[in-house]
Amino acid sequence: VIPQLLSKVAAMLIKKPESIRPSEITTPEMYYGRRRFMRDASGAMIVATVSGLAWHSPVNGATTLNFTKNSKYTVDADPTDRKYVTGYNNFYEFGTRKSDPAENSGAFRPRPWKVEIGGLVNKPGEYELDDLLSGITMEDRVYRLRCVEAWSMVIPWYGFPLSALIEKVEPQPGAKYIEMKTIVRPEEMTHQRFPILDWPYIEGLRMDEAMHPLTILATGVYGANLPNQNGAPLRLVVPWKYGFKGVKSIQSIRFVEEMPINTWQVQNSHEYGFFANVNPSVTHPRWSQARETRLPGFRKDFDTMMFNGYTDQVQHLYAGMDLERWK
Ligand SMILES: Nc1nc2c(c(=O)[nH]1)N[C@H]1C(S)=C(S)[C@@H](COP(=O)(O)O)O[C@H]1N2
Ligand SMILES: [Mo]
Repeated sequence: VIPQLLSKVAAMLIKKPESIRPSEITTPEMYYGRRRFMRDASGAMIVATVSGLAWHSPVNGATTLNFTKNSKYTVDADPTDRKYVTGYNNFYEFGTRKSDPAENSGAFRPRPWKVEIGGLVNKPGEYELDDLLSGITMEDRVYRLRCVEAWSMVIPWYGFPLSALIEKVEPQPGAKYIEMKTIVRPEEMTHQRFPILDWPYIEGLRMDEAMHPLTILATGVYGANLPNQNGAPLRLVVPWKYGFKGVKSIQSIRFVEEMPINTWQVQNSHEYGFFANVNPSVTHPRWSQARETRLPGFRKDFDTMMFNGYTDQVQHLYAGMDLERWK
């Protein structure tokens, strides 16, 4: 009874995002005013990563990461310091404040890990993560990340094109969309005990978006396995879409005929759609998307770019679509 009572009380205290007023959203200014990051040795890690060295992961198991730098995918800006990439996160399973995921995810166990593949696919099943990834080449890619809340970072991921995994499991012709879900593990995910969102977190892509060479599943960042707060052991990265499409700690992948209803659409369909392509001229109902704060900056000093700067590579996917309507 006591835990139930506690979670009821907590549910009353923790507000659903739809009831969070704009004035309550933590701006980078407020965040950095409250928390001061210490300098660390991450500069050395940046060098090791971008020069494509093999890296022995210090965290999340003893995997040796052999990967090649893919110089096709770089950004003409320095990567955001590692302490922001791993310390300023959205991962509501561990709390709604930017500092919560790093602080509350210590007990999460990203290994061993199984991924369930299902739906319209020739090779469904529950795969051990390492089996699923065997034979797939890891790459190092630097991408911009633009959050719907108007902050952005430049992040050195490593991972592999989602298309490699899709081809391996052989989707059937009827598969028009892919749906991905985060694991549900309230014993380890502290805030899944509360109805903050409808768990599990769900995201999806149209098949052509999923097959696009820019779309990756990341297993690491900054030359090491993903820290829990960034979505260990496997998370989606779609650089031309708002950050919320990048579903973390993926446990299930399904091939479906209908457009999946993603978590933020469930939460507030007025504010969030399925596509969520970065678009400076389509305003969020509560704030403009025209400019962004590149962390660790304080003000919106950067113009947000159409498709987050990836227009040449992706605009053909949306030819003839009204991007105001299909936001
Ligand atoms: N399961 C899950 N995935 C999630 C989220 C979340 O709350 N839960 N937040 C999303 C949002 S809003 C953003 S901006 C990115 C942040 O990724 P990062 O913390 O690795 O930068 O993760 C996305 N993936
Ligand atoms: Mo986000």
